[in-house]
Amino acid sequence: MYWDICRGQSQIKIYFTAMKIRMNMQNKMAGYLTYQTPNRTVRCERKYVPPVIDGGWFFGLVVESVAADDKAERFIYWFADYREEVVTTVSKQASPDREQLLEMYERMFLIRSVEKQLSADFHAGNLPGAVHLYIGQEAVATGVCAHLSDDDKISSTHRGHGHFLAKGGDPKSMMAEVYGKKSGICKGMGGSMHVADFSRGIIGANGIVGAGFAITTGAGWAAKLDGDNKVAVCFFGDGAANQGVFMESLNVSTLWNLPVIFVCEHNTFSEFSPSDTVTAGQISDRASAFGIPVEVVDGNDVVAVWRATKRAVEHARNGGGPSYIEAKTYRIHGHLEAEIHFLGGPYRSEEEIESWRKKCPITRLRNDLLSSDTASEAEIGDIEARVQKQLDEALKFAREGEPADENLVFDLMFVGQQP
Ligand SMILES: Cc1ncc(C[n+]2csc(CCOP(=O)(O)OP(=O)(O)O)c2C)c(N)n1
Ligand SMILES: [Mg+2]
Repeated sequence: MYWDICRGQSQIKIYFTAMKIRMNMQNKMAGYLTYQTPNRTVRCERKYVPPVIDGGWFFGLVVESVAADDKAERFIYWFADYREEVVTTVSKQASPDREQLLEMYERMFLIRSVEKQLSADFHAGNLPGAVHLYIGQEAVATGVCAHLSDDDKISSTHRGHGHFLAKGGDPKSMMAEVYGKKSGICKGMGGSMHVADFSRGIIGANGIVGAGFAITTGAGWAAKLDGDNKVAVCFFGDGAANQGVFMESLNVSTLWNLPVIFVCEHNTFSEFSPSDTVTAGQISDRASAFGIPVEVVDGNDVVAVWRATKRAVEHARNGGGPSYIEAKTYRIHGHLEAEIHFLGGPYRSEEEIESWRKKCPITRLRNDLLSSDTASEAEIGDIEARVQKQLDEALKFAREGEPADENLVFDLMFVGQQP
């Protein structure tokens, strides 16, 4: 059971994984408890509201959604049983310090800047191959990777630039790779969908949806054998969760108590299909079934992602085994940049995209840093200027590099198969 206090401490989100109930607590609701089920709404007496006090506030409860249980009494008594634990957990909530916040801002701004450039270059006809952009989802990779060292492993997806850069991958060699240059991180032989850097623990982006599950489980098994307290993080999309290997990987990771963290980036689409047309039920319930810690967080709030990951990483490093984090987010660009050239028409509304643009994770952190006096406009400006310089250098490096040597396919991929 986890509690997550949002900034300003006016709201608490609670995830009772054991009961499969997701709730929201707001101080405005003090005095009664509302318990909603698909069929009815129950209001309870104030005496049932738990005395969770933070900064002098009394919090009430609103149940947002209920997966299974329709028994208000059971819920109330169960909750009362956990009263002490709740109060303790709330007061222990960790927060990133100023340096960590600024570092995360810089990382997100770098990912966004690099990808805006890639988008422009793709549409100008300067990029070979497909690019799937991460714009809008930057808080997920950034909040997760803030807790990892080079020795921890991450696997990525077809949408991998953000993961690569968040884990400390070099923007120059990543851009050169996307441009298909010899100086690229994979000698220009992999391209956008295969960026990898083993020296940084980036064990690969992957064009095979769901391939990262088993690869990361293997990395978790290796970490356990090595006994060095390292963790392996598997980033995957909501669509990938429908691959059978997700279940197999959860099973083996749980059974063998592996230090694996499954991070589902639920961006509400699988290619051009809305998730609810291809995915049944809640993906988090699939992980809950294994009895491992499960958290569902706002994936556009880098601090919420940071906190959930902190708990999961500590759990794994302390020998607790796997965890699951689901980050609710949205991709602002298309599934891939080329889609406008082959799709018959739009598959999502402009209003929907616009509503998510307003939830931009980078603007959100920027505003929070300023309004809380954590950083000044000038400091943020310095960070942005530093990123721009890095981008200019990376772009020059990528554009001026020599094209990849096609003969390398016989050294790197089809070894011994030269015709
Ligand atoms: C095994 C496999 N099946 C199908 C595809 C085609 N495909 C590419 S991306 C994608 C959707 C993935 O959706 P999701 O996992 O939610 O990731 P997102 O694109 O939303 O980041 C599909 C079906 C593929 N690349 N690999
Ligand atoms: Mg998706």
